[in-house]
Amino acid sequence: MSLAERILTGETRAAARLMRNIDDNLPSARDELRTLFPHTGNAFLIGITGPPGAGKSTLVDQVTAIFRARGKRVGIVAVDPTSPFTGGAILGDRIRMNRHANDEGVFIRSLATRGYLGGLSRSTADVANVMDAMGMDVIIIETVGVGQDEVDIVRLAHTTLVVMVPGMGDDIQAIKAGILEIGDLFVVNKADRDGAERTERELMFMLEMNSYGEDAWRPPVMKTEAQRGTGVEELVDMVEAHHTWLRQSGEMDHLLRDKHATLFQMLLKDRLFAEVWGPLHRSGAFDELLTAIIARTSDPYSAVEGILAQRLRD
Ligand SMILES: Nc1nc2c(ncn2[C@@H]2O[C@H](COP(=O)(O)OP(=O)(O)O)[C@@H](O)[C@H]2O)c(=O)[nH]1
Ligand SMILES: [Mg+2]
Repeated sequence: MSLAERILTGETRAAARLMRNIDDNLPSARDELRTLFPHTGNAFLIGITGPPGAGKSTLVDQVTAIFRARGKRVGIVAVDPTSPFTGGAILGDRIRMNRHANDEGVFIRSLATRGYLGGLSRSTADVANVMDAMGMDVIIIETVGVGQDEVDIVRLAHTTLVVMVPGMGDDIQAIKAGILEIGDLFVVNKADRDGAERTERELMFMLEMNSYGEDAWRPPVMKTEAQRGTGVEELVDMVEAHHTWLRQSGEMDHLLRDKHATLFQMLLKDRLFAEVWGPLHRSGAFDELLTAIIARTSDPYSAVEGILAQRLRD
């Protein structure tokens, strides 16, 4: 039986294997993903982003416990581009989510960057697809909110939570409009700390400056204490409310078209690049080309044009 077939019969070991193959970029992983794809599209994807140390993993752990209590199976993808291989953050996440380790209804996977050439969001999407095909009802994607990569990752989700902490006052002003735009829900975590109300007010103020249509979703700001679980039940209710709104407003259709267009473009870019780059690099032709470009006997513009023209003739 293929890995995909074994995954569809519920074998978690096969899922873990395929995820490693995805990490290693094995061509066979593509065939498995193709087999799995018709069985995806049922999971509800939640993105959680925010600065390191904001309490995202702690929150994911608590949110997971609540979804489990509500009878949902939960997949977790922890993406941490700052920690290569067995980086501290991911190790920490394992510990924080440890209580779910023996729960068959929870599947946790960490992804760190290992020279993904812009393919981190695609790998995340692939892993999420495997979890979706496994029958996970909810998939939570945790990512550090720092760069474009993370914004791309978050675009894979149906509902995005942006986690902040008190005392970020000036930082909030500095936060790019981007992060305000991607949040469907804002969470002020560590509400046990001084300044939580102030951060909440400032966030609300900034959000009010946006103009919303009549039936638009207005991102709420919620306070949590992830460590003690305070406010998490309400948070999950709000996440579910957003999901309901997506379906009832028709916004889900737009979101799915957007998301699949993005995914398709990512896949196409990756594949086209790999097709050209692999042989160019392996054959040593790229080294020669570089030397020529630096010596100004060639230029990158005509080199790219030449490579493309040659590929089209082949
Ligand atoms: N005081 C306080 N600390 C918290 C709270 N939630 C999480 N933490 C702590 O903040 C630290 C970072 O948490 P973590 O979940 O790893 O943050 P992440 O980097 O955003 O995933 C840990 O030591 C947590 O125990 C909270 O509500 N209050
Ligand atoms: Mg974390």
